[in-house]
Amino acid sequence: MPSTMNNIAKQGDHGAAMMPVIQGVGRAAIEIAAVLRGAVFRGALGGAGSENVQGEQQQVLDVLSDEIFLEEMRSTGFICAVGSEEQEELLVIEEYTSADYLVLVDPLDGSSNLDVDGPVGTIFSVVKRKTANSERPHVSDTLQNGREVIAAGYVLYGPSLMLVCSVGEGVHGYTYNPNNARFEVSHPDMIVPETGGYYSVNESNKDAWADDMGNKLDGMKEKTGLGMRYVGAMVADMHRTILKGGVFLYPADDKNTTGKLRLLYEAIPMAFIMEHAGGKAMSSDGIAILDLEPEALHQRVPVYLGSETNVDALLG
Ligand code: P6P
Repeated sequence: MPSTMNNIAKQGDHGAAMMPVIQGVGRAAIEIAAVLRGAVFRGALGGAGSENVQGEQQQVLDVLSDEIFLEEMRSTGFICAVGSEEQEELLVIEEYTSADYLVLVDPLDGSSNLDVDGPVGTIFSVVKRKTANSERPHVSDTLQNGREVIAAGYVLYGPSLMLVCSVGEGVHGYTYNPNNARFEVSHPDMIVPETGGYYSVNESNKDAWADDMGNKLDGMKEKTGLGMRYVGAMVADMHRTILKGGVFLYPADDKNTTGKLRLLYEAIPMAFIMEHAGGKAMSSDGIAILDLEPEALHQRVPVYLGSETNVDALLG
């Protein structure tokens, strides 16, 4: 009998509380996947004619995925607020302002891949509120370092529909089985290979990188002989790195002087997964992503994630 996501209830200190939340993520994933599959027939590809707080053109599907995800988090009854890439402010769930947990989410990561039918993803993490349950949830509840995260993961909308997550006791991959209309365990106990795999970076930015990262990358390539793969959607590039090994990086550059990727809903959840898969997740030499103290909901940071051998070969 294949294991389902019900086995999350037995994992770590928070499995029982996190199972309904992650099942809610699974329901949102199934709904979002269905919308993606039929988007071309509904004229839902392309821009929404609006910008998000990052000043990026929102895709129609960014907005729709955000709405679907929020609704599924609301329906769990465990979430008091959601911090989303697509929303400037913290979204308080009015029916459950006394609930214990908050979710940080990038509802549709890599959405620029959509009109070329490339892979995209959803990235999430869960933290316990710091404010009293009698108070109204506050953005300060989201500004916790990554060591406070109690669950995190991602959904990969690819040839199959996968949900990879951890509640602090291993990293486990679930694949949606359409025959049974549910997610079933397909990749138990995911561990990043120590050597091999690929380096994954948008190398066209190399001349603009900060911290002499161009020369450091050349040194790592010479030392490891790794090939290169780059999809342009963090979820897809990270999933391959965890399964095959290597290193994914997005350094700071002349345009993104503090990095491009968002700390709270891209870097921290992926760092939580990478560390629980036995890998390393750094924001600069000697500074782990999970040790950074967030200062703002949409803060950006440089990221270097992969096997210890390859991250060390890069950052020294
Ligand atoms: P670039 C997608 O827009 C994203 O936020 C990540 O998913 C991805 O890793 C990165 O940006 C890609 O950025 O500059 O290479 O297109």
